[in-house]
Amino acid sequence: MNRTQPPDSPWYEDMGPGSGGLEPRAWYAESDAGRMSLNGEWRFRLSPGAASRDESFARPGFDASGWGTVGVPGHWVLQGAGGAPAYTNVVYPFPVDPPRVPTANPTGDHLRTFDLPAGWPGDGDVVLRFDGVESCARVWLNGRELGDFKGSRLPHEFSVGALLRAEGNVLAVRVHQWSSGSYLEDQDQWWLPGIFRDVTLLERPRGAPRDFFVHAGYDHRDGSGTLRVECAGAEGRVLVPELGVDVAAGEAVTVAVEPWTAETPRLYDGELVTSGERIGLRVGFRTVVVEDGLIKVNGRRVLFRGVNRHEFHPETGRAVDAATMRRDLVLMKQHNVNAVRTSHYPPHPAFLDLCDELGLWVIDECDLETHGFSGLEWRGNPVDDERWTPALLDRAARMVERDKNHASVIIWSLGNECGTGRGLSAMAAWIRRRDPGRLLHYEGDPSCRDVDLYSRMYPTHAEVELIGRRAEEPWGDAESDARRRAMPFVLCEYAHAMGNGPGGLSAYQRLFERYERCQGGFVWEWIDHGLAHPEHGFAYGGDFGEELHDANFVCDGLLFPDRTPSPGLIEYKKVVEPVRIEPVSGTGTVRITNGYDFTGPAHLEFTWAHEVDGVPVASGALTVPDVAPGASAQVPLPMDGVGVWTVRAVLARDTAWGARGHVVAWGQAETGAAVVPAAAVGARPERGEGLITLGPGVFDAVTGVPVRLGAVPVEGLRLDVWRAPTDNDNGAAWLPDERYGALWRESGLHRMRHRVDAVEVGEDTVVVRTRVAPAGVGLGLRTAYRWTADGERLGLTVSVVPEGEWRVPLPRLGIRFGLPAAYGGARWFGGGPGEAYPDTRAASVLGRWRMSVDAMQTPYVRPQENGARADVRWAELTDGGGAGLRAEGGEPFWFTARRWTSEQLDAAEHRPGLRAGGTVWVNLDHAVQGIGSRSCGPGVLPEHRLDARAAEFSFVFTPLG
Ligand code: IPT
Repeated sequence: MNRTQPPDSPWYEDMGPGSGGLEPRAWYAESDAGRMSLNGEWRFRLSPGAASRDESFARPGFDASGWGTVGVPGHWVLQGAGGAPAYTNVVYPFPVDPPRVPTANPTGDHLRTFDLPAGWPGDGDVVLRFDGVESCARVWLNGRELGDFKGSRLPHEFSVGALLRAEGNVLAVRVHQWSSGSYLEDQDQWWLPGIFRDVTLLERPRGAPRDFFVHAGYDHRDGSGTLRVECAGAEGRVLVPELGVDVAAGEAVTVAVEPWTAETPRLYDGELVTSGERIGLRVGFRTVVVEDGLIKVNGRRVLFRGVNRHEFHPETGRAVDAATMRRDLVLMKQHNVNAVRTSHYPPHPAFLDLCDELGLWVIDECDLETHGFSGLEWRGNPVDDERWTPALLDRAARMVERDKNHASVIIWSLGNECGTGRGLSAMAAWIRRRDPGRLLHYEGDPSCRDVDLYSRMYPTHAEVELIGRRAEEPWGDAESDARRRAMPFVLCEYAHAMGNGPGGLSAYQRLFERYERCQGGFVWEWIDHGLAHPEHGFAYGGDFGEELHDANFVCDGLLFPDRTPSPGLIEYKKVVEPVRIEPVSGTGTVRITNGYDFTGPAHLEFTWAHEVDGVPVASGALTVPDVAPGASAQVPLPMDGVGVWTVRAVLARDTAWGARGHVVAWGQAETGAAVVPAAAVGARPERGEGLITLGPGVFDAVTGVPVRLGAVPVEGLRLDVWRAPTDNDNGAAWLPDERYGALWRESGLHRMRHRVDAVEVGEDTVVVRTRVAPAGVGLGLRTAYRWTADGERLGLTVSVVPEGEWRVPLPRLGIRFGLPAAYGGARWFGGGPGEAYPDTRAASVLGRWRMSVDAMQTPYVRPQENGARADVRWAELTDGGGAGLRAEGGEPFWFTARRWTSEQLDAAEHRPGLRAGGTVWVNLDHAVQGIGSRSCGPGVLPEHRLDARAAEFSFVFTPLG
């Protein structure tokens, strides 16, 4: 690896990948060769610039006793060791002048001393390995320079056997935050310098292989597996006792096997035995091809129910421990996720071992993104400048060589958002030569010349449908158009999970299930990158005083930063469930469809339960025949009487990722006519001193607003159309339209005024006529509240007629009111337990739910509208003694309760900014606007848009206790 220009630039501005290191090779966990971790506390010194040529710290005998310390693996900016995290999405946080970087280049000098274990280094060599250092490092051992490297999320090794001593070895590592490599690492994430993955010494005994490559294919026609393990630099034998395999390395052997799939992650334990080392193998047999325009594994089309996963932990950044990696995968499996794209760099290598073991399809993506050049019309883009090609090839090789032995990895990805260029083609050509057994992915080149699949991010449903029919608009030259049109289609990113959302998942899934060409997608993204912060709870861009930043665009995951599943993940689990359970109306049966690609439902047990008004009546087991993948069966249910029948498919046995009884899929059927509350009529209004009494209701005679319902004080009951805009309401800055947050504000929907035109006391009604409108805008909502009562209960019918030209949908349409803080317990019959909106309601289970108002809040990192419950028939808010208020809907409604107003929710920038006041604010909505995915994609589908039009809706209120 030679240096490339410019001539007198420092090594970290050299466009080349580095010098002095070993050729890349496979990473593996199990070996009888010795290993020694160099993780732990290291001496650390931070300098503000890289200009210092002073390398004296690397000399043995240097006195670092005055230095601080830093934990390795770790990022110094997250350990109070100086500097701060910084977040940008696309823009480089420094002037773009490749390969030059700023003079102010934070530089972390790391030092550690160590003794060797007894008997080391034996008769062979010792290798020093860095699994990840951002953004570059120069390394000295015992005063001798070993070399330098770039490629932050890739491994780098040096041969150090000859330099080691039994005791008192001094390892010195100088890390610069910025290097030429930073231009290749412009991923949408925090900039976090440091030695953030393991540092290890590995014995390389004489006779140990330099590298090995496991090829394990599966032939679905005859059920055989063919194993061949290439072994470089040594003679060896390959043993797989369970299969009776004992062959020379390099020799192919064919035996009957059970294949590896993400559904059935069958691994065979084996060994590669050489004279110097025994290496543990975990062999999964599988074959991936594109055939008939489809991605097929083991002869079958697969459907990706995927997520994009960045490595992230709220305290340690991209230094992610083994337990957290496993936690991620267990959560994925529990939520029916079957695929991961390792956006946008190879993950910690141990993560892929876990993918092999637990069963996930993996798109392994190279550590490469040059997105910031898009702002320069891609001028100077490194991937189209051959001086950078050695660095690109180095990155491709480090990924492929490191990860080539994983059954789970079925697709290599060249990188993300790099535009187009010859460098990408060079990478693709190298990868194809080295590993023809996997497919190639890259999204950013619409010609698709270097890839095996057509991949896109954030297309609309309508476009996905066209692509599904292979009827998309022709694009580009005839040759690339034809090539692309013949390819399978994958959405490498879709459904932007920023804040409340993503909306529209179900509609995508229907397309994936209808069109075989659409082989699923990968939600953007797995986890919010909110950093733990003493004041803000979780911090996002700008919270560390960054000059340039992209605010909370870094919080767009299906998990909150602390790894609690967000409603988006619950929704995704339901939408992608591998078994569909649907009532067949009027037949007393459910249709059970097997959506797995390979397995039957034999690992599942089916149960049914019957509830009336949310109260259990009967339940039992359901016998479901063995249904082949893609097939369905109709199964009778004991459906007599009215109510709700719930059928669940649960794990029949404990698995590596879920306990027996874990719910994989469910479906509900409701029978009987909708229950409408009896009319509350008959009572006569009475006028008092400034008040009107109607049944249990007491109203202000001037404003017509209720002040009490029975013993319960009520505050500010009125029509409400406002919600604190979600990130998806606000929309992405670069998308032209449907950015409703701003449009709603322009229309004044956050400052509606309520004019009282009349308070009419009739025979048995109180009718309050109002006009609800913002100042200075020609829009209004004529709103009448018609109150009736029957002595015990109070009825309200609200009618709304829009006036003016409404060009924006309404955020919501319903009433809101305040109750004293004591009424903080909620109970309802309707959708639950979590929040739901018109296009995020698949996971809402019809039933009877109880939780505190505090628990009804969804803790989005940036506060915004949240917490609505769908399809609610009745809801109660009570104090500890059961006193309170019950509301029944004339038709199902949306129920929201919180200890702050929508205005306060809108004003808050972080969760700790929300403080409970003396009021529980309740919204009962007739309708709400959908959520969509406009924070980085399509908006709300027309059927989920809440256009302003005349409406009427009603409630019956009963004071309780
Ligand atoms: C796309 C990026 O690939 C991803 O890294 C992330 O930034 C995502 O968007 C949004 O969160 S690129 C976008 C401009 C479509």
